[in-house]
Amino acid sequence: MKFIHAADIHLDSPLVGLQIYEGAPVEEIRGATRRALENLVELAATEKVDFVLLAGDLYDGDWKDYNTGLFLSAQMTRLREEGIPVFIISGNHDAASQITKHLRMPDNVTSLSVRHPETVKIEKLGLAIHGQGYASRAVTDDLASGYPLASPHHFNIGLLHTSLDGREGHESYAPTSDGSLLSKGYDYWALGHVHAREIVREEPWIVFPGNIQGRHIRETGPKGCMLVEEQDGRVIRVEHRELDVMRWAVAVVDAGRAARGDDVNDAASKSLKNIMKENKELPLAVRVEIMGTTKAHRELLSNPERWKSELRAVATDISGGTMWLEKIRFATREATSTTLGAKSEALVELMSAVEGLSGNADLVKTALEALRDLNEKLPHELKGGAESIRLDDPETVKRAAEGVRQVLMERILAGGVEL
Ligand SMILES: [Mn+2]
Repeated sequence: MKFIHAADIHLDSPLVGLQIYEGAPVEEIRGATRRALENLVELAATEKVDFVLLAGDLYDGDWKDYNTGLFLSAQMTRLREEGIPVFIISGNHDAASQITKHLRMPDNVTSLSVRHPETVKIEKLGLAIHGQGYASRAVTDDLASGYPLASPHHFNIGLLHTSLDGREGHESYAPTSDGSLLSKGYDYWALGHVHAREIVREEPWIVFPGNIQGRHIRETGPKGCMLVEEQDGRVIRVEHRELDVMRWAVAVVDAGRAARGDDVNDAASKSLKNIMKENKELPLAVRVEIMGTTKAHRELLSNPERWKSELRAVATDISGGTMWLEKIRFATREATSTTLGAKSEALVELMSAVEGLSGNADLVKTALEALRDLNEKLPHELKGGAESIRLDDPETVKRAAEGVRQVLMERILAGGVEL
């Protein structure tokens, strides 16, 4: 018996944080979640799997229009033509309460109940699938605790959308523990919700396949599903298969040897070429971080817009237009500040005061205290997701201090102050 375990497809979710600029691969990226789902269907057909499991968050939220449902329906029909059944549970993003539009799916698709744990048996495979979807967005009960014990003489699979005992960057939903899952006596727990791939344990297996397509800069690297093979009641193979059609990556460029802005461009070009090679020439969205103590520091900071555009042109040039620079961060430091003349003493003092901000624990604490009220009033939606605002995090204050330093430098240098 062979099956595919996937989760968190977030069909038609926008890929966030991409600024449009000339030469960026807009069209290729817009339909990425759909193309990744097509790859999943293709894989199911070529591997002739016995069934497909989708462990929650198939949709990103309520459909904008019926096209999302129609697209899914067409993909499910393709699987029906191959004789492949699909078992689905809803997650926090596509909880029953979140979805207002409905389309009847072809009859090979089974959505498990959101009111109680449901068991589906396929006797010719000796298979029992247990699962329960989300009725509402924030499920804080341990859903798994209500699942039935394993059916004897069956291969038992638990389908569950959960954060387990907590996973960084993911809301705590349907929390449970490995121990609680193991107590059910199942052979394979097909989990969803956590977008980073993780084999929590083997025999019995507890697995997060991760999402099938990265959607922002915190979802870097290859994405896809698990192809699982069972023989005589035992799992003999759990293999990750890539399905994504574009990738996210971070390029850290050391500008330490650069004397001028052009040298920084050359260093970035090398690093971006490596990333292209590592990702098999797939379209890429890349965050570039220029680091290091460098003589080019002042040139970069005196005209960041120009150098950002230079870097974007480099990316378009080396990739033939399949690479998108999501964000460019200049985090370089002045290489020659110790040789500044007496005239600039006031400026140096100003800069070191601002630089001292991020390293001064007392100041950071004071800033966090000042932000506490605001943090409590911040709407919940702003505290999660890719562009989350964390006013209780010292890193936020440190980053803000770094931003202040850069803006000051930029303004002062652009204003033609003599150093
Ligand atoms: Mn989820």
